[in-house]
Amino acid sequence: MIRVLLIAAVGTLLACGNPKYEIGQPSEDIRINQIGYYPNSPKQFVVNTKNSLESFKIVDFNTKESVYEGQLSAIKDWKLAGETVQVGDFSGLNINGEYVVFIESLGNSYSFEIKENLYQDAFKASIKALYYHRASTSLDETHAGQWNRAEGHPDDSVIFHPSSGKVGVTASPGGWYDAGDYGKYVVNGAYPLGQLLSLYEQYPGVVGDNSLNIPESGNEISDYLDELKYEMDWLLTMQDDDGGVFFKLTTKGFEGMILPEFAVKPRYIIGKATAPTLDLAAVSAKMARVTSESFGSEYKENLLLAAKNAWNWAIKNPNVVYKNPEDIRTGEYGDANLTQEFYWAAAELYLATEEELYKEYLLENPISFEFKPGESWANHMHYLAAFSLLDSKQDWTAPLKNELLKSADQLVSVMGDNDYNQPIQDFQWGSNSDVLNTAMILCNAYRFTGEKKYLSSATLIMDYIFGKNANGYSYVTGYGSKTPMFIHHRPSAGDEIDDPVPGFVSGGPNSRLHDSFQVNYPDSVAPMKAWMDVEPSFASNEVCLNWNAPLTYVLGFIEKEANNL
Ligand code: 9MR
Repeated sequence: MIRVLLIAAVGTLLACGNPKYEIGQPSEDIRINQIGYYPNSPKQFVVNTKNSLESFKIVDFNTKESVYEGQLSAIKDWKLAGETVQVGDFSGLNINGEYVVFIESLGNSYSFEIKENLYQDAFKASIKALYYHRASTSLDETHAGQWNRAEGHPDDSVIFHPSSGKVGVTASPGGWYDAGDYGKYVVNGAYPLGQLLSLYEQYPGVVGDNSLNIPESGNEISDYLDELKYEMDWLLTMQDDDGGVFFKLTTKGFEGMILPEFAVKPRYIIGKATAPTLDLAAVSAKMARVTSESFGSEYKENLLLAAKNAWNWAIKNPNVVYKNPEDIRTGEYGDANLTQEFYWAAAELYLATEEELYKEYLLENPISFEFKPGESWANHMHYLAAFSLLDSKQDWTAPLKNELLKSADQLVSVMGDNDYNQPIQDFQWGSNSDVLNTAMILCNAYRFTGEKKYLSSATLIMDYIFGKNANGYSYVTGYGSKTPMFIHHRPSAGDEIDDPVPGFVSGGPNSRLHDSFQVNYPDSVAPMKAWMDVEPSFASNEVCLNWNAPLTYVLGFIEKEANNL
């Protein structure tokens, strides 16, 4: 065996001419990023093992020869996963190719690639997933392939529920379905739309025209912005004449696991509250600012008017917290602390209008950026505000950088303390989005400092999403070797196609087991393992707009910055 001299911190690059390895059925105990690694990214995997194993090899999938060998870490007790594990590191291998990890007593892992533009396909798929979620339209075969379907939910005559304060019917067509259900919720439409717009704001042109194969492709506007407009236009229909915004458009209870065309129960406009009003204010102002060159001045003025009217309503009605009326059983998006929503709306209105009153609001209401354990989407809107304010590079926004870094440093430190580089320690409903939201914070910490540790931490987080985790699944439908097949998703459940709609991240482990009355979790399941790829698992295996949006953001961001790793 001839060795070349390039020695990495924990392994050795080998020259060719080695013995051939047999590549067989992958071992479920070797957990890798099933998509792969960028040439310069840190490259780690985890082995689930009770006995201490010593060395590993990286074997070229095509030549079957070993190209790298290294030592595994000491055995570690990773309680949240209920496992003892060893970690392997082959960051020293940066030659493009397709490989497997090979360990004498276990055999090989799933195959993975090392290459540039690693996440490009998954990134685009995560956006295309939004197209598949369009309400009030059919999806034709040209754009939707095997997931083509008939139109559902025209929403041209929805009933005002008494909680809306109105009577009669109205039209509120379009927009994206929220999740596995067919509801349309303003809070969870506006917030992910804001996350998605952040990517375009930071990288204008990140997705061009003719790149997603959607009906608008070819109109000389970015397909990404066309897709986002589909949601924005629906959100605008949810604003009342007085500026206040209705909470949601849903049936009274959830429908069966059927295709949109068969889900025909009456739909209602329900509630009016401060959170959706502020979220609409924020995202309308942001859409006006970020897309003004694409959709023209009239659209921009409409958006700004909607945003200002919404803000004025919220100032007069600062604490109308939404609760489901007695006869309504669809989602509540519970959030009683509206500080972050006010901050986000004021920030976006200031950046879009430069009117002093919004700046004064921000200066008079500073906000804490401490990242608390168990933090979830409901407390995250102020991060979007900080990203945009810092981008504006005005002197008075500078202290926000230290605030942001406070969160980022907390996350890097938590990740370094455990074996999966896992940034969260509490696995609750939609935990994968909590994970992805931390990556979004780290991406922005990198953006505003240029410090590599933040960018490489974000890539380590993506390893978790794509397979280096306690369940050994890539959690994104259609992307990876072992992916969720039975998501809690009505269109995927109701069609005749084996593969679920691609590009969606599954909610992820949820230690609260809210669905254990219909899902058989193993006894005393570890928090990080509380996930099952079964259709009834609405608490662990659903998909949702605000879970996919940070997936899109982080994949898009890393694709743009990977050369700096
Ligand atoms: O993401 C929401 C999660 O934070 C809540 O704990 C959970 C229960 O209220 O609801 C989740 O949101 C669901 C929404 O209410 C309805 N559509 C599906 C969403 C994802 O499960």
